[in-house]
Amino acid sequence: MEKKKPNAENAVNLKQKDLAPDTISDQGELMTTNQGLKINDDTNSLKAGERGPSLLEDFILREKITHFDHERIPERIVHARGSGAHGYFQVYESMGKYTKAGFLQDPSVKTPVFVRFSTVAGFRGSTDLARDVRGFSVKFYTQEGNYDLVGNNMPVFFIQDAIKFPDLIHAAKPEPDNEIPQAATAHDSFWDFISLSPESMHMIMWAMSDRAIPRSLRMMEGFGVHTFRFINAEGKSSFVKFHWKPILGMHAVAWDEALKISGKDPDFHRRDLHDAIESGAFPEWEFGVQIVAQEDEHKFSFDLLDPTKLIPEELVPVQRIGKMVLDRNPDNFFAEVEQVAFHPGHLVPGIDFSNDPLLQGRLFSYTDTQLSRLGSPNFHEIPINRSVNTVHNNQRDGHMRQQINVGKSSYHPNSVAGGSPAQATIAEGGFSSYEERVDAHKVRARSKSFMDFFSQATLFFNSQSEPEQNHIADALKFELGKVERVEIRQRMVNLLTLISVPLANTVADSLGLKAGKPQEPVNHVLGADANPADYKPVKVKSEIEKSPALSMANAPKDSIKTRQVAFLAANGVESTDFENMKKALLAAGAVVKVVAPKNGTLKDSAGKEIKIDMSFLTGTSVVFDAVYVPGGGKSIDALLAEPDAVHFINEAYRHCKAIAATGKGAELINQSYVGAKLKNGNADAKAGILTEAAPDAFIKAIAQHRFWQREKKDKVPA
Ligand code: HDE
Repeated sequence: MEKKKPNAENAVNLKQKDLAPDTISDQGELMTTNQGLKINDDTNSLKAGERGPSLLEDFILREKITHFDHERIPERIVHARGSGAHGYFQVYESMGKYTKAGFLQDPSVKTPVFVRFSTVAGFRGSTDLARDVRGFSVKFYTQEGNYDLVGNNMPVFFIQDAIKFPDLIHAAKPEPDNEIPQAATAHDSFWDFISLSPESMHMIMWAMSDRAIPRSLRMMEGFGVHTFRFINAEGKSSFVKFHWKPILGMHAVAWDEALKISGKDPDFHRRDLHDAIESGAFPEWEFGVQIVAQEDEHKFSFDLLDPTKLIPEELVPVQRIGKMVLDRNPDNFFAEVEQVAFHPGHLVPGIDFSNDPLLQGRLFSYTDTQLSRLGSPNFHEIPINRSVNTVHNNQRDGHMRQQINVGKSSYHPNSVAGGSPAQATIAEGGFSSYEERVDAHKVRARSKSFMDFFSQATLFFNSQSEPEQNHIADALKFELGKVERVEIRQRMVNLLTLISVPLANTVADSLGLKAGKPQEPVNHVLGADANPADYKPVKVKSEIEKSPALSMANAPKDSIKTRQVAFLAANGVESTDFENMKKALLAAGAVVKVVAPKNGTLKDSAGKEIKIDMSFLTGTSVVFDAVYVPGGGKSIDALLAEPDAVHFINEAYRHCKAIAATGKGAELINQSYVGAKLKNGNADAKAGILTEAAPDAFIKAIAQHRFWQREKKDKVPA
């Protein structure tokens, strides 16, 4: 393929153009076998007589069943459950000062991307709302080859060295004897491993926080986690951490809500991503970088190579350097989302690795795993994995080879092909690794600079708002409450004392244990012959006491775009209220759904027919962000006679959502549990309840996302 000069128009279409020849529609076509033979009867197999045995010669039956038998491939060992989308990335201005990466130079270039979000522990069919880390993988189809940024929605990781990854994952996955539990870390083996691995404490704070139960994949941050390098055209290196900042802000659901969504709509996140893109509300993230000069490598209280540490944004601000927009759903889930193969080692010139020992191990694992998952070293030829620039090298053959290489030479150097393909000079875009001086003994060891396991865990916990801290405590109580072995629970409580004594106390109390004073952790990072004194955990003083950037409570709350609002209604719903509120919410970008006692249509007070989106049987409060009850005497009487309508309000209250009513709609609220709160509750208990709601006030309330101050203060019957 001839190399095209990128410009905004052709670059955005380049991957789509590349996929087009492999994309097929069966619309209006006749059915064929895989050999192209037209099929006359796809309904009956070939038999010896109508009631006789099937015949071996029925190649049509055999082909169909054989293909079916082989439809499944091994699911990913981690991150099996995922959802994907196409889009593009555009840099705001040239980053040439720091990196020569082509896709970070020209603001007019739209680089195509494919993104896959995932949960880590669950199987492919597991619920989206599991408490878990979310994968955030981006494949940039650049003019210089594919660049994969294979990150997570949390900026740190559980372990410091890749050699512990199989242990971590074995401990987290369902237990091997009975394969219980699914998509959950609330079990003995996970917490056994964690309680013996104090290096995981910072990540545990993140995993127990609301970051682990996002409201939407579109409303979470992404992180490259490791420190990488940027290399500019002069060969100068800087360290860099990568960030994705969601334009819609960061939001989470409540844990009780997550548990209920897992039953009511286990595809909640996948559906949300798909529906947003289909409706034209394209998810967007700004791409951020934290850049640290090469000479500042040792300037921090932590080691830049330690993946259990982040660089607080207050120390090194995140520069927002570009934007990613996801604007197209995949055509075929298997061909694209399942077969996409990411690898942190898919690099372009201008970006390079650091010596983070977790990253170094990943560089081996990702190609290796594709070999068993996709079955062939030719997985790069699968359309979704193909780079937009043509591949030229001397690799040949193997299972399912697609490319037809011409000529006699498949080696280098050669003369029979005039030396082609030739090596590229650096000026021609040839990749050359950063020339780092390494002068060391070969050792199997952990750096002493990695031994501070608690400072950033404490920094994270102390930076959270009060409701966020409560949620972390509740998550630990839940998770450890599911642990059966008391010694594991106690070890965890002991570790928590080193993060926050009040946190340890409240968790211990719920478990029927005592926290006591901070204690030395049981530390398992050392080898059998190592000297424990060399591995003693240390607590280094962080540069800052609090990092506001770590709290979701401080994220912008200025938009209700794509928020789902339930309108509870029945026949006779007040027409003007209904229409006015709907118009205002739609204008602000929200999605309105009518939930009624039964499916079909209803008639409003003006006799107009309104389509019902869901009945109370399928339309549950947990899949909405807010609820509105328009007036209309007949409608309210019907809703009052419907226990699920009252429950809807109670549950929305429990999950701290905005609740609004107009006219007689207030009666439904007053007769629910919320009525008593409105009468006798304090300001916190009433927050976000609008019984005579002006559309503007309701919009403002929905933008707040949740009124967490209502939580805990009430024992809501929902
Ligand atoms: Fe992965 N990881 N990982 N990981 N990871 C995989 O690769 C691995 C780690 C991440 O949507 C696997 O293709 C090792 C950190 C994401 O297809 C496998 C180690 C981070 C995805 C693998 C780590 C990640 C994976 C399984 C420790 C955040 C999903 C299937 C050294 C920066 C990619 C596959 C997708 C997937 C190995 C740690 C993110 C087995 C050995 C840290 C988002 O290769």
